[in-house]
Amino acid sequence: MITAANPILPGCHPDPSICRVGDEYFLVTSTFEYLPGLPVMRSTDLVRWETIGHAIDRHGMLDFDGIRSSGGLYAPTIRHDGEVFWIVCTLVDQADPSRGGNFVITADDPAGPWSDPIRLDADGIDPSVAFDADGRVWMHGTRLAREPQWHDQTEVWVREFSRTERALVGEEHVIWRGAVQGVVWAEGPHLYRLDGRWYLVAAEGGTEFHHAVSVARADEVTGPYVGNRANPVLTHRHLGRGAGVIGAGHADLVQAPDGSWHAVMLAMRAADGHHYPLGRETFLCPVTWEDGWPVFAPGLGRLPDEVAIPWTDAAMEEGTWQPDDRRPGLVPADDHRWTSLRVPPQHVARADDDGSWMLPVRTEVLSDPGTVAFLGLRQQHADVDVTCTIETTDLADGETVGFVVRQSERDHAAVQITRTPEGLVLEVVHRQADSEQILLRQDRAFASSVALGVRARGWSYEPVCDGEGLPSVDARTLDAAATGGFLGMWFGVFATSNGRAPRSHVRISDVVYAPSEEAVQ
Ligand code: 6LW
Repeated sequence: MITAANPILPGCHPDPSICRVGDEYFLVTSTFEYLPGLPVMRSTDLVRWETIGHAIDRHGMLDFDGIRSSGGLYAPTIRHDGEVFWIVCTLVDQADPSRGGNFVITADDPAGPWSDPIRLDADGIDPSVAFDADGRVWMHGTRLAREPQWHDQTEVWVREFSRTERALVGEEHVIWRGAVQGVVWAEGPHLYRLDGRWYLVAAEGGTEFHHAVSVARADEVTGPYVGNRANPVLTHRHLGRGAGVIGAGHADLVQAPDGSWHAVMLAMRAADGHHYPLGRETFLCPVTWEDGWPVFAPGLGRLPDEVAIPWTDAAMEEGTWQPDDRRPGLVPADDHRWTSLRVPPQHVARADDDGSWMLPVRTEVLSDPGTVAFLGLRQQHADVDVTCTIETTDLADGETVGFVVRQSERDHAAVQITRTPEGLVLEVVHRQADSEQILLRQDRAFASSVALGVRARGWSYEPVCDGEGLPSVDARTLDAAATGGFLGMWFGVFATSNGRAPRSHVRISDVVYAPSEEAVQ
């Protein structure tokens, strides 16, 4: 037996959903405006995960153009109906809610390819799907309540999905508005058919500090649902800001082949009880059943810091459970961690055989909600050094290349180099809520290439240029607690002609993501 540290998926991996087929588990998380979207991860022990594909990986499957940060792909659900895999999810465009909406995709192989999306005629977010004993399909999700007395509250709906018509059919049923009086936002619902009953697991309290998990059950899928008297069955809100881990909620249940149960859910590691640059991460929680109800973290009542894994392969050595993502080192261009904004990386850059990227400069700047020449990686460790080598020789006059710590279009910090008629200029720029502060501006002579990156240490992001530390930026000005939104931080390279016609491209090589020793569990 070994123990593994929570979170099982560090960095921005919110709204986890899980299913098991045979002895394999499959898990998906939200990816918002980053593509490829919805990583599909596989595990045989719930702790070591490998990314086997992405559900939204083809340019044009969905239209992300103009979608701002914290819009895009929200809370997916993954299930297997005995024959094929299903993912239901929502594309959110906050500026134009008529665009996007709930959709379903299917695949024989969870690694892909996934089908083109079919739109569901249901508003709201957080769709999920459950299968009846007779093969009927029940979609459910959450949306703003329609009746005026529930103003500003959400409600969970259930409606049948016809496999032949590939559409929602029949009557809609509103089954749940949350367990705890005065607490808002019932969301992230999942229905399970178990021992002749239907169970509902839903989040409430909002995805921040007051987040919680509640459970209800019914004899029929359409209700009436009766809440567990122990609701909320898991929350960290009563632990206060000193709990270290806050915002636990949005759970999905899974049963192991041996009959034991677990849940995955999101929570945030917030050292000061407020800020969490790594975003909402995926945690594992043991579950038992008592008197027909699931008990989350039995005997403990909070997410465990460590999870015992009695079922792991005896031959596995201590310390080898970490998923690949935790290993420090080179991140070649074909690494599955690379993401771009609103288009897949291959749409803005070319991965070369030597592991480097060729990134054509684009007109768009980082604050544009369009297709930006950007290649990024999640921040998965509080203490990590990230660097890359950028060739600047081809950079044309007025063009900028840089390394950015990104929360959104509005909030980011970059170390960047711009070519001017007089030569190259090095800058550190901190953009906060659309106002820009220049922390450093210097004329510099560089060799043909330059190493740019960041030294992240807790709250400190220190930009680095050719090994030299530059004025740092406080993570507490950039994380979602400071800026709003749903995301953890991303590190990336970008290249822009600052609105003019782009003329060049830059080569990016030797990208190294190196968690500091203490950060590697
Ligand atoms: C998600 C909702 C939420 O759709 O945040 O955890 C939204 N709560 O359920 C985006 O991740």
